[in-house]
Amino acid sequence: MTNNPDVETDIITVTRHILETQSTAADKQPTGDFTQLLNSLQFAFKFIAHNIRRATLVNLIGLSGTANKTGDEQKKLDVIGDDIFINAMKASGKVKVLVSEEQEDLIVFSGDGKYAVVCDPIDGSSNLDAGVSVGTIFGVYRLGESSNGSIKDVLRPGKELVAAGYTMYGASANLVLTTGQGLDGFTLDNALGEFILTHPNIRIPNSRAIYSVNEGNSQYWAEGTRKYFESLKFPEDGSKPYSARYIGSMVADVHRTLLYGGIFAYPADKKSKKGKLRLLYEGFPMAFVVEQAGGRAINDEGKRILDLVPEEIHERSGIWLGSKGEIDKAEKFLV
Ligand code: AHM
Ligand code: MG
Repeated sequence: MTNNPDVETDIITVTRHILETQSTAADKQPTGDFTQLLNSLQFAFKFIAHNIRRATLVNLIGLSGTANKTGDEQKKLDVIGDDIFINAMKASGKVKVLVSEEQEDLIVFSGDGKYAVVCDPIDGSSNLDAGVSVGTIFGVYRLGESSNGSIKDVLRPGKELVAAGYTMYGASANLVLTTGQGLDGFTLDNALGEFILTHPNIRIPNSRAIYSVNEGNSQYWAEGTRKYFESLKFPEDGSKPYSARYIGSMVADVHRTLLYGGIFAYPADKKSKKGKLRLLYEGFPMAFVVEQAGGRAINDEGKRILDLVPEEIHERSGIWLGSKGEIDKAEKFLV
């Protein structure tokens, strides 16, 4: 084998990476099933990325005129993203159960797929028309031994996920993926149509003076939450105050937090008693991702997010995640 100084000819695609590091959790005795599911996931990400890139040119911005089950107005791209995702998971032949933020009920496919997938097809869609980064969040469970596909396959603690991640659609499409053996980042090479390993073994810095929260909700915050953020802005020891960074797209805010460190929070408050974000397809995948990078994710009571068990598929939860040192600090104000 020669080493060409001009062109890297031995690149690692996400499929190659998974085949080489085959997670026993995701594919108990490697059968290729998980790799095939991953191919269908990648197809959905590429298709969604393609539509987001051309949205302004082909009139895909704006509202669709419909609302999802919780009354959120849907953007045209929310509906398209959801359709793309459902069709890709169905066509994979490997998925039995699918939960999407845009669908009131779970979907059970025919066939003998052995995975349950949970997803928010386009998270942060209120940012879409301004060209701000949005993303797809996903988690994968393995079906129970004797399951034929039911709600029980997804009303499980997040720690039972066998894979999770997100794809952020920004200047490029970035896939961040874990199968429980660390966290890796891949960047879509548009010409090749492949996600290439560009951020192997992502580790979140242990601390960083950056906080990310919607401060417009502060009048509804609990006392502990308010005091914690005050302490960052007015440090008692006279040290420099923290910087605020809030995009309003969970995927983009979490991505920055992973790479730079800091804390991201969407706490429960007096108005939204259980917070805003969804446990199953937003909280769990992001908590898994952050823990695999060496960080922490907890709820407003200081409980580990991945230990929680949802009672319904669209359940909400307060979420605090990020650098271990920053969550340790916040926890003291919460509990
Ligand atoms: P969505 O699933 O309807 O897009 O809502 C989730 C988004 C997250 O991406 C983001 O963290 C949060 O909502 C922002 O909410 P807010 O505008 O209340 O700050
Ligand atoms: Mg969402």
